[in-house]
Amino acid sequence: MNKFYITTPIYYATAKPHIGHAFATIYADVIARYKKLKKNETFFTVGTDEHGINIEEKAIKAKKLPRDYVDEINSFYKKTWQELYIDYDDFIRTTEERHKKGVEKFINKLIKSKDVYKQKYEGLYCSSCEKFLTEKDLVNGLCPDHLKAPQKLTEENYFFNLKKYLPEIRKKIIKNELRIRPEARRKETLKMIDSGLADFSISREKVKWGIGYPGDKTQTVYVWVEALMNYVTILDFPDGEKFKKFWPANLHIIGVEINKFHTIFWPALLLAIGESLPKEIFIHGLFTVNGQKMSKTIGNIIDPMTLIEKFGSDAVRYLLLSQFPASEHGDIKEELFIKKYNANLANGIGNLFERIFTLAINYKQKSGKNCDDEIKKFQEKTEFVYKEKMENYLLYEALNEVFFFVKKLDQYIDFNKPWVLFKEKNPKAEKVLETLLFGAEKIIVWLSPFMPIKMEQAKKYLLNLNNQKEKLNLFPRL
Ligand code: ME8
Repeated sequence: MNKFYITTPIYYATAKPHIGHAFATIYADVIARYKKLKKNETFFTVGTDEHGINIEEKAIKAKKLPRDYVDEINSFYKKTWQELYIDYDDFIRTTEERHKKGVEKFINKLIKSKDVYKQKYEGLYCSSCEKFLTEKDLVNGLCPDHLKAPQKLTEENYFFNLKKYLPEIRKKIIKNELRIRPEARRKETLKMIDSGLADFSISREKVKWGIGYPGDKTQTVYVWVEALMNYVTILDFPDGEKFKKFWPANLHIIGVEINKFHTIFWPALLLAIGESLPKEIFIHGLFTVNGQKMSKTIGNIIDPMTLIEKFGSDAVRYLLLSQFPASEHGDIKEELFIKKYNANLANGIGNLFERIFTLAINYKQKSGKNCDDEIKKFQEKTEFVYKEKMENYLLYEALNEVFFFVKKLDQYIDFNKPWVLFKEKNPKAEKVLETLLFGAEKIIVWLSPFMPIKMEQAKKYLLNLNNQKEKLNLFPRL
């Protein structure tokens, strides 16, 4: 049995999850579910990133202890993932003891590697980004992402000898041993490597809310460094059975803004301690809402829970994944969700299933074995392309293929008018209906990683057509 270890970013426990976090998590969940259906031994992990100055500051502002603050935010994440049917195998919080222990072991190995040195450093730090910025990064003296002035910091920190590992990482990327997709992001990583990167600090001097740096009480581990380590501490690094079984990760799903940390810093840290690198990193684009970055100040943050109340969880999963290809950035307009819901779910699959199942109930047909050649060919082509897209993590594109097939079946019904065929006792009638049932069964299988509960409902209904008293009404019109 093939093993498949897939991860999402662990999100900052600074605020409730928004649709960007939901998008990345649903994305990974669909892939994990698909792999499970294909009988891979799958391990799918999520988590929250709970240390650092930004969270410390947020807690102070909320007049709470950091521990209470992150507990509350963490519970929002857990609740939202539950509502969205995120079928994760484990959830890690970086404030857990198991994480702390794993991080200490990792740092000790780094220290032994002799790639760590202490140095005085002066830099501009944006606490919301949790990273140092250069003068070049600033726009009018402000961090372009958070529109606030970074703090000038002078600290003595432990630095990691990144430069030493850049040539090896480059080679592995070129040889696709460390695969980065989509291609544009791979190029971006190579460009960063070629432009020359400075060594980075792995500890902080003045941050209290963090994991103590082994052997030096004046320092805590830099939040980004320990966050990356979640991918192995969740497997009980370095001696746990899960670590031996599932590492290296098959796939890290991340957004573009954290590319450098995952495609360069993380591989370098792993190389330094002699561990294997993740096999692949898939980097998705970011949403803006009505043309602007989601932000509390602008007031345009979309909470997935509000969408769930309106559309239901399966529909939200579909709506978020079907906006645009994951390789691109895209703009969300909330009012367009309803149009898409009605067009593709209510009037699309919902209506198609209603037509097919009503015919099957009226004309007592249960199975779909005898399929029309034209539809069989179309189904085989759809299956082929769907599989190729899913294997390459192109979920938007895979969904598109399924919806072409939905349209094709709708046209097939309109063209053949099976109710007329049955009325006229035409011998073709049964075959047409069997073809439609065959098509419905395929759609259910294809869409089940995307909309697991609705597809399960449709499958149960289909298996028990003789006893159905009510319409399925999978996606009521809104
Ligand atoms: O960066 N559109 O956490 P984070 C789409 N803790 N996806 C979005 C998005 C948007 N507008 N905004 C966020 C961190 N995301 C670190 C990660 S991992 C070891 C540590 C998604 O809470 C996207 O996947 O800022 C992005 O990479 C991730 O959330 C960052 O979440």
